[in-house]
Amino acid sequence: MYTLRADEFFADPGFPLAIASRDPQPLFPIHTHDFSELVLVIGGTGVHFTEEGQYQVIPGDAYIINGDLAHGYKNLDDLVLINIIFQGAGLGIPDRDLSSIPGYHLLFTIEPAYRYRDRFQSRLRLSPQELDRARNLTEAIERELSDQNPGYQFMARSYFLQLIGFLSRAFGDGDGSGIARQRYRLGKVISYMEHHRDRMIRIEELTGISGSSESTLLRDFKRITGSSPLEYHLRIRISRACELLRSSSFSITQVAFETGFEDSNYFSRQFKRIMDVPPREYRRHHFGTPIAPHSPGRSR
Ligand code: RM4
Ligand code: NI
Repeated sequence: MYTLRADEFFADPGFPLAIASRDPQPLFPIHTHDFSELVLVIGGTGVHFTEEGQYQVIPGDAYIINGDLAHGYKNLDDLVLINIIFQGAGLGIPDRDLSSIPGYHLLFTIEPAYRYRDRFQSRLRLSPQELDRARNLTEAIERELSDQNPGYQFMARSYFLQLIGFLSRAFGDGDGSGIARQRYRLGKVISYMEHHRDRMIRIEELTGISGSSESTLLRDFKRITGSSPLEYHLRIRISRACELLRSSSFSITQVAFETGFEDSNYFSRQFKRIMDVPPREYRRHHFGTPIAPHSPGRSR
């Protein structure tokens, strides 16, 4: 098996975005990437196979291939697709406001984690109108990247972000049925956590949104994020604390309070466990430096 490398696709290594249109997609053997791939299926059909299993894709399907998932294409019948090749961190995602859209979590983490297990029933599909809109945005990116007029990186990135925001909203109406609806609710749970960075959350609040039992929610969360729901939420609060330590003059006690810790010793212990350094030292090293794109990280 081989790995496609970012430097084969990105004209400027500091700007990790490229479009690879496949009209048609040729047979393509199993491979991995050191970048992520957002795939829009435009026309035809074919079998998308991954190390987990295989299924037929049809126009309107949209999915993320995270770099380390091995995949390929076979049994093609005029399959046409657009690969948007990117590294999120270099383009400003994850982003906190984006994280408030449940569909963002569906697209980036939940559907990829459940694709095979749900027998492709939780897949995300665009209507023909939505597909047109998404396609227009990818064409705008492509034009900017090929013309390279001054400001093209800024423009291409902004179209890319629009595309991600647009897809996240398109997958966020929750009107699916059965398993798709359950997965959407998980997206809502994660968005809810992102929204409440300033206090503790009780597990009952989350099961109220997911509509599942505590043990099911725990299992789902382990699968998606590698942590329990409460640990994941704690990490979100700690990353908020990092922002405050970098950018505000709040005392440690105030930062603890702002992120929902009543006891600043407990806050400091949790901070050190997750960040490896105590809050004071973290501030000393990072005060005034820009805030990295928000990511609560994985604890696996
Ligand atoms: C291939 C196929 C692969 C993609 C590369 C860039 O034709 O679509 O999945 O990684 O293009
Ligand atoms: Ni690929």
